[in-house]
Parts: sequence; C-alpha cells; structure tokens
Amino acid sequence: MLSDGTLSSRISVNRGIIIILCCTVSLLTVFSNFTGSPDNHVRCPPLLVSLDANGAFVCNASGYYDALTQRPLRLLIFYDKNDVMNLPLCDVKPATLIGRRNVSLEAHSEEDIAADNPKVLRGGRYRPSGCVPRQRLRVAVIVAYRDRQEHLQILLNNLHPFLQRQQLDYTVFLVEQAGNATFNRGKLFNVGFVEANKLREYPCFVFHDVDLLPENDANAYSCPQYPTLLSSAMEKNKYRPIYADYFGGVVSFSSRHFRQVNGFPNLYWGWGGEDDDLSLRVRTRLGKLLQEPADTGQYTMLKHEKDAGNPVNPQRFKLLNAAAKRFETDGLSSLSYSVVKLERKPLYTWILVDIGQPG
Ligand SMILES: [Mn+2]
Repeated sequence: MLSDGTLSSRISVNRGIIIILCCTVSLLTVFSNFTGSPDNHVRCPPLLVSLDANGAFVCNASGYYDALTQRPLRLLIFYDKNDVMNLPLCDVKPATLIGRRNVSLEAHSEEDIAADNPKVLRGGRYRPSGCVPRQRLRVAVIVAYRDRQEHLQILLNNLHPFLQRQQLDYTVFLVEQAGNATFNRGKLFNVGFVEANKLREYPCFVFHDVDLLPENDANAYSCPQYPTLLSSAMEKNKYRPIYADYFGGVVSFSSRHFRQVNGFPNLYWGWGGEDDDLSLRVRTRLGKLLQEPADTGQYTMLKHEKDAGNPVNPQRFKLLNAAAKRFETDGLSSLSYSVVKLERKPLYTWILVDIGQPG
C-alpha cells in the first residue's frame, strides 16, 4: 500500500483509516501531539489520526494541514483498519443491495436528507465501516448544476441511500456554474474532475446529470474496464436504448481514462453535442465504451421546462464534424476557470465556479 502514488494518496483516509481513542497507549506515546517537527523533517506517518479534520490531509514541512481549509491539523492517532484488524475488501455486489425500486420524487429539504443519512459526512462523503473499498470503488460523483434546487433535492434524497447500499467510498461534488452565461455541461464536469482530485485522489469518477435518478442499485457507480454509460435505459424512452454510442446522462470513468481522452470538450455552450464528442473521444482513444445492461441501467428523468440558460446549441453539428481534430487541444489540457466558492455542505462539496462565456 505504501508504495503506490504520492504522499497525499498514501496518507489519505481512503484506506479505511479510523480513529481509535482507547487501547492504543503505546501508539499514542509515539504520535500524540505530532504537529510537525522543528528540523523540517516531517515524516507524516502513514498511520495517523486527526481530531479536527474531515478532509484531505496533506503533509508539508511544518506538518499536516487540511487541503481545503489550509489549517494545520492537530493529530492524534490514525491507523489503517485493514492492517490492524484485517478487514475484508468490500464486495462489488454487497448484501446491502435491494435491486430495483421506485424512486422517490419528493423534494425533501437538505437538512431532512442529512438527518435521514446520518452516516454521510460533511462534504457529502461516505465510507463503509465494515470493509475496505477496493481502488475502483473510491468514487467522486460529479453533478453539473445551475438553478435546479428542486431537482437537486430529489436527486440527493435518492442518491445517498443508493450509494451507501453499494458500499462505496464516495463523495458527491456539486459543480455550479456562476453567472448567467449559457450553460456548459462539459466544462463543469472537467472542473469537477480537477477540483475533486485536488482534495483527494479519486481513482473513479461518475459524471451525473442532476435530473436523472437511478432506479436499480445493481447499477454499480464504480469503474469497470472501460468508460461506461450507466444511464442506458431511461423511463421516458420506455427503457429502450437511446441511440448507438450514446454517452450522455450518467457515465463512469477511471481517472486514468478520463485523462487519456483529455476529458470533456470545453467548447460546447448550451444543450447538446458535448456527450457525442466525449463518446467519440472514448471510442477513438480507448477503442470502446461499455453500456450498463438495460435490466440494471434504468433511470427516471425529472421533467423540466425548456431551460432558458441552456438553449439548444446550434453549433453542435459543426463542432462535432471537426471534433477529432480537437481532442488534443480542447479539454483538460485547455481548461481555464476560477473557483468562486468551495464549501463542504452536509450532503455535497459545493464548487461554485466561473467558467467564462462562449468566446
Ligand atoms: Mn435535462
């Protein structure tokens, strides 16, 4: 475990680290009051603990600090449950799954949803307690968003219980476009990818529309061999396939593959096209994309009026025709934005972002 990756991933809490306050007297002696060392040689032990952190721990010369708040952390004791208690790896199909069920279309307040999901940590994170999530079960769920409060509430009310039943180590990120410029779904997803990875390294990403509700928890929000269309069967389409190589709605990507295709295109402002561009990127670069089988990829789409901030993009066919020429130059490699606000809300990490306007 210690050999993989960077310091921040090494010490990140996603290896099933928990706090213990008893039975650890000897360890306590070793690590208590560890807040850095005067000689600038911080070892940032892999087994440690924080009293006041709820986020990504990063080590620098003066000790650990919280990546989000930039505050130094008071460390007590951490240990890796996997090492100490020999916990099993989480099952890919855990016994907590219930299969298909009707989604709830009720819009509860975020406070009520948080109360109904007491195991969800601030920032919209959950970690299973009885098992250690495999690498591909550590997931950032990115929701592109603007001005759909009711849809958001309905989504969160369905999504949190759904994801917990899947025994994932997950965090929900809400990436909200600031201002009134035309909506840009692809760019918001790119921002979510970059910002989430700054807070913690996520091996797996799910990019999620706010108005799609998964119906079947056998539809795993994790990362199989290739990028996968999770929303393969929509109720409004009588659960039939949308069209060949459709890749919109809800898709999953390993971080590695998302980087390999240079992410979403940034150039599609308004409705349509960015998903087909992404589909093309995946098929060209990676050779194939997967689709969740129709008997598990069922979704309910929330109804909404035509969205004035997200008009159909008349440029989309023109852009798509020349899409292959832009894979290298348009995407993660050309992404520019500025974060207006980043805040850990009870049910999600909220990223309000200025992505500019159509240029
Ligand atoms: Mn929609």
